[in-house]
Amino acid sequence: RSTHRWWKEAVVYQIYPTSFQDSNGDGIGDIPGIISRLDYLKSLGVDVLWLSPVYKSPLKDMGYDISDYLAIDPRYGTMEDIEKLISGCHQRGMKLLMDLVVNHTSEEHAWFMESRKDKINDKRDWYIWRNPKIGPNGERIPPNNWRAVFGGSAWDLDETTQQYYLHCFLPSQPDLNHENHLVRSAVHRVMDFWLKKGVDGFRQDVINLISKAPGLPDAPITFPDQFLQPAYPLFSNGPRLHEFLKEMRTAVLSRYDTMTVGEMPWCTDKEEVLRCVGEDRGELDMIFQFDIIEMDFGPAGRFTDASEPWTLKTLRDIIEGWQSFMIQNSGWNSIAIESHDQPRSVTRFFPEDLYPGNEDRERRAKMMATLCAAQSGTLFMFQGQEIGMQNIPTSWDIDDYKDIETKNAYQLAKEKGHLEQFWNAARLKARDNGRTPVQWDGTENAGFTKGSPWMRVNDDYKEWNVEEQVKKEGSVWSFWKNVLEVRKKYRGVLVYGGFEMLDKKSEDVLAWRREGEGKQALVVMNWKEGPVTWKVPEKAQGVVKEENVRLKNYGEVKIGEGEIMLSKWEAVLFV
Ligand code: TEU
Ligand code: CA
Repeated sequence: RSTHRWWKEAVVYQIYPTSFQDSNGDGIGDIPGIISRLDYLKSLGVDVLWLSPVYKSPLKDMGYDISDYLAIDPRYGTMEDIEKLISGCHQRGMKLLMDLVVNHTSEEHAWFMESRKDKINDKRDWYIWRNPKIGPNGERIPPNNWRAVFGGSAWDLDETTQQYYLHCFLPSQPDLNHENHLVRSAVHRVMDFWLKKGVDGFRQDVINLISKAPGLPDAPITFPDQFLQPAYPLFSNGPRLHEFLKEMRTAVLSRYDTMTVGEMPWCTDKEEVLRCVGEDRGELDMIFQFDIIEMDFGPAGRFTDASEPWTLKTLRDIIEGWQSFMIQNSGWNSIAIESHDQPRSVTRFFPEDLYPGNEDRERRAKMMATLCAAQSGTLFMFQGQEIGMQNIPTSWDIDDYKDIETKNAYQLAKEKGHLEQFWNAARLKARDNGRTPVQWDGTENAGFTKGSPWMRVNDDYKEWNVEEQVKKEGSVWSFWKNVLEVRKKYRGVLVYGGFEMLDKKSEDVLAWRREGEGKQALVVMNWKEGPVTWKVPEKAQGVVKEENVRLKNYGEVKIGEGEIMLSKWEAVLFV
């Protein structure tokens, strides 16, 4: 039985500030807008807010390119605003996580401006500079063959000093050199600054990239185009990662009551993850892994398709893998199927119909909520998920997409002549799908802004919005509110309980049972395009009673002799 902690039981709601609520009519969401929605968030029942970056930034990567960690970008507000947000959360018994983005800074950060000036300044070694290699025709080429996540080489040649600098993402996001202890203590000072202000912890951006393969060796070329060559294994989870994570804990975090969640893309090694989140490791509390989200990602990322589409078996094996492994090894899971980097789950997991009918869409949203509610771990939800917001309509064009990752992929696809594959991937998986403004009500721009929104509002806002759903029994919003209540009430079994996958051969039904603190839970989800009768295993029959139904999608759950009948997309949780 894992020890109880507030951050294990908490439900975390991620706010992407640019698209959450605009308060001053400039079309960009801001901190005063968030403050105006704190009572709404309290009424939904969330405990912790995770705020995507609001620090000073040129917004080349929407704030994940920071030019001053200790200042708020004027587009989002002032230091006083963030202090009001922190106290506003605490007054309501809620907590606030900030986003710690320290694998890289913006090129406009004073540290990088200094570092690039010449080869001898004291900030030179705060970033990763290397001499050019000489190519086959005597030309200067990058120090290795790594591809940047957002396309092209991961190295840019700086004319002033005739050296390359490493940037695993955009050229405007130079990687900090965490091998330099001065960089690490500067990062610790940033963390301490925000913790002193009352922030309750951090989501740590691509934190597994702060330790890279020693010597930064070339990636083995298995791709026709070396710049499609994913170098992830070489620029993440390097040999000093645990040392650096432990140091953060001893140098800063241990002095506060914090929650930490590390974002760890491309890390599928459960033993390595356990070394980061094990109860006795003194490193992170939990991480985000991307196995479910990236089930059908190709080897070169979001815009290339996997060789075959994902199946219910894929999903089942991933869930069972992480649930069982962490419970058996005193680790801890996060549960998250949406974020600012991900498409909307009501579209993403049901791609055959990009226009889900309202009825089906509502049922799918609730089924995905049930899938999350029944797992062990800390439950995360993303703004708009509570009303089942969907992906961008297929009618929109590239100008309506604002994400640099999407725009770069579009350019590349245009050059290579495979725009059709690009659009198939973009409509299903582009990050923009999760970044359209939150749909608060049916007024113009969905109540997000009185001005013209930085990004177009989804066309369905008149019928799909918070105001509509808050007052409607059976809405997705009401379902999520109930999910959060059920999670809290039965946390002994739902948050902390054991896990056993059931009916592993089924191609239609996903079902598992939980057991803990004197209670049993059973979840059954029907992924078949039609009704199904499901035989209840002997050991779960005790909990299958009408009065034990805590979550159900719609209609009545028909309970027969040792079996239950489920309609299409029906999902039921018995506790
Ligand atoms: O995300 C890193 C990351 O894993 C995703 O960007 C994903 O790998 C990428 O979309 C390729 O498919 C974090 C932030 O969440 C993201 O918004 C930033 O763009 C990125 O790091 C760089 O800071
Ligand atoms: Ca604004």
